[in-house]
Amino acid sequence: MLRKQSLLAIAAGLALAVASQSADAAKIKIGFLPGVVDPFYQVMQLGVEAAAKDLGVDVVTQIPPTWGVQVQTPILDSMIARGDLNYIITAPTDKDQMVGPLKAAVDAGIKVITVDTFLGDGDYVKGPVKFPISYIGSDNTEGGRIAARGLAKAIGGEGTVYINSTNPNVSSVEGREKGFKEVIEKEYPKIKVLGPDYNLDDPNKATQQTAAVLEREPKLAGVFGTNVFSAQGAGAAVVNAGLGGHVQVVAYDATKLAIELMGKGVVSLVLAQKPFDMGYMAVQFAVADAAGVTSLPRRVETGFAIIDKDNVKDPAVARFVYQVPGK
Ligand code: T6T
Repeated sequence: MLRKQSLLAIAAGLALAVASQSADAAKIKIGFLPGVVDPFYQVMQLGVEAAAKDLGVDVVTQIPPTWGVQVQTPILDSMIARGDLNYIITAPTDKDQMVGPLKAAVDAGIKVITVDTFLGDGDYVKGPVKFPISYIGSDNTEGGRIAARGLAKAIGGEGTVYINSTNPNVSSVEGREKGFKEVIEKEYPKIKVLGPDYNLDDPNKATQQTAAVLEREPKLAGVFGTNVFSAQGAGAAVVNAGLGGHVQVVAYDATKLAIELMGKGVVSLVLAQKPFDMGYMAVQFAVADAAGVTSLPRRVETGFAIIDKDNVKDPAVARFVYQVPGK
């Protein structure tokens, strides 16, 4: 009898503990501050919102209209000043310059999770910046290597190629450029790499820059556009010059436009990242941290779907094209 009673007491205690853990999770409020308005971060927002709904937490989202420290920092400061956030999930727009502003969040008692881009060298265990809970995003250096091999194959292993990118000192695109150049240098002695030019996340500037290179280098064989805007601008310049199919484009980021350009033979390879997963997992990490989990990985690589004309119609691949309802 006594034994039955104490078992009942333990069960009641456990139920209470579980209830209070989920009550703690329900109490947390998360700020979501991505890099810029674009289909990649809009899909990430869908992941954040889905997880918030599933886990019963509140999220406040603010998406900067343009890319950069000058725009992201005041939004971050206002999120800190609200005084009601426990976590900030963010994509730092500069790996060094956003360290101070995000450290101020930590000093105000807000924990930080970085998605898509990281601070410092991204090694939050041994590197110079250790305060974020985790980096959840692509292995962008590997993505650059994949892009290089794809472009090299598309141009038959020789010729001149050009990189159009967004900004220096941003971990994501920097990794892509590095991985791309590394593979070309080591594996393709007959390919010469030009660039990167930095378009500052402006597709029109990317178009102009690529058009200028096409003009200067009549034998240009390929272009690597390192993100949504770079690939969009590069693709437009190739189309405008009537060179679709002659100059091969590899696009980082699976926008509908990139897929359309693939259908027209302008883009030969598209790397889809997994922004939904990044957003969903970041919220899960915040909830787990709030519940007392201490062994969360400090780096999570979310992988890619690599899309070409042969698999683009396969639903298992096509589901990774960035789909934003109503857009
Ligand atoms: O490529 C993504 C993201 O990974 C990068 O950090 C910034 O540009 C995008 O948001 C695409 O526009």
